Amino acid sequence: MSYLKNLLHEKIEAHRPRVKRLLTEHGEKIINQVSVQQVIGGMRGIKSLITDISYLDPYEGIRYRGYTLPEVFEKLPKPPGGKMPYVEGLFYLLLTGDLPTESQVGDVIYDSVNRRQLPRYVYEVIDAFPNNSHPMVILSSAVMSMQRESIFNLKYQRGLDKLNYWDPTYEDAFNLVSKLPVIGAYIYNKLYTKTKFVYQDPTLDFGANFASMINIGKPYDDVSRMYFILHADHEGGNVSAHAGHLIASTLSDVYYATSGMINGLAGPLHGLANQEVLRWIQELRSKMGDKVPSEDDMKKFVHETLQSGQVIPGFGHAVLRKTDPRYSIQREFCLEYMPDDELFKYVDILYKVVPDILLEQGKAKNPWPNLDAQSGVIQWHYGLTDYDYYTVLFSIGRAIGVLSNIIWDRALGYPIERPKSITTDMLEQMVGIK
Ligand code: CMX
Repeated sequence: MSYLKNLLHEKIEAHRPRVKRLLTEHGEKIINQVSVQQVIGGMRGIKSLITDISYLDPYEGIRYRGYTLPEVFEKLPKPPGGKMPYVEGLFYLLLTGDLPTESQVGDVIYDSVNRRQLPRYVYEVIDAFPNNSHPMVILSSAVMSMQRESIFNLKYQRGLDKLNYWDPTYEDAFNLVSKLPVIGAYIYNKLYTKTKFVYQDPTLDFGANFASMINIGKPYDDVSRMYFILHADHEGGNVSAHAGHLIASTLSDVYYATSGMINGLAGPLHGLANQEVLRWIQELRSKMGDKVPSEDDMKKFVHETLQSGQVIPGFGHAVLRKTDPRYSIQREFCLEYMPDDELFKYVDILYKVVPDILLEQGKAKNPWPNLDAQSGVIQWHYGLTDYDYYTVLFSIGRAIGVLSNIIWDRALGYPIERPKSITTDMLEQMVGIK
């Protein structure tokens, strides 16, 4: 057993009694009440899910295993000469809660490299798609096609003790995390560079190998490490994380669950917003020609978008009530590496004008930018100008958190999810209208 798996096993054994105690000694205690608004309004704020991988504070933003994002970027080991940490180190942190040493990250990279190979038929599934299919559809289908590789499914069919569910789930999850960049790169090459080829370099880590597979030079290795780390997790209730957890709660394997989480991420109110931001900015850019818009031009454009009944992509959030730290980290990156980039200037003006307009409009509970407002501009700067691909990058990152959660779900024996629904009649009776 690898060091990481062994450590995870120890952590699981230590954690199980905590859940058991909560259930046996405090199972009936009330921790939350539910309002009509929450039932009709997408269950906002109802504390009804549990995860230890990350926690989202409305004002502070996300913490991974207790660490803020600046701490994660500072404390995780980095490759020689690299500015951003190894993605494999983040996987270790999310799974175990411990910060790995360089040699522990080295072990994870070694293990991961050996899991990267894709079965031949996955390339054929991807090849079969027309070139005008959305890359998220191809990604979801490619993941789904690999379901036959599931070790959990095989062992379950043969009879598996509940206490050991986590073990083959770990193997499946680690296999899929390692293969996803290869799938993503092959989709990229098929659709945009028309090379239908992917060369993996076993000497490279997750981020650098991805950059090399899509043939973008330095510092894109650092950009992809930053990007995958920033997108990895955002606690349990967002659509992609929740979809993954929900599907896996039926004991569907990680291929089914990850394909489902990818489908959730593909909505414009969630992950696809990064594509929408770029599409929207390009619309204005084609109106402006070479001229960078003034604040007044930008205000006019924002008002036009709102008046036509659309949302401003990249702004607002269901939980956050301040500027997303994932936005701020990317903004700092832009200020350091691409301050004169034309599209970054657009994003910067948006930051100045949008929050006040949304506040005036008085609808959005959070007028501040989220990570999607900034992420596409960086990709564009480094040559990824096919913006319908951006949510694939989000998916590869998000899978790291979702899959870490699913391993722990299995380890702690969380049951099949099944909340209760009621009818409108019943709700009216409950509040005394009927
Ligand atoms: N532009 C215009 N209106 C907005 C808005 C925005 N950026 N954000 C919220 N609103 C509106 C909502 O559409 C809603 O309007 P109605 O009352 O007419 O339905 C109202 O303000 C209240 O919404 P809210 O409670 O503040 O926000 P929700 O929790 O319902 O939704 C989110 C959150 C992210 C879907 C929403 O802010 C939005 O649509 N943002 C734009 C899309 C986006 O950037 N999504 C990415 C989020 C991050 C991610 O998951 O990747």
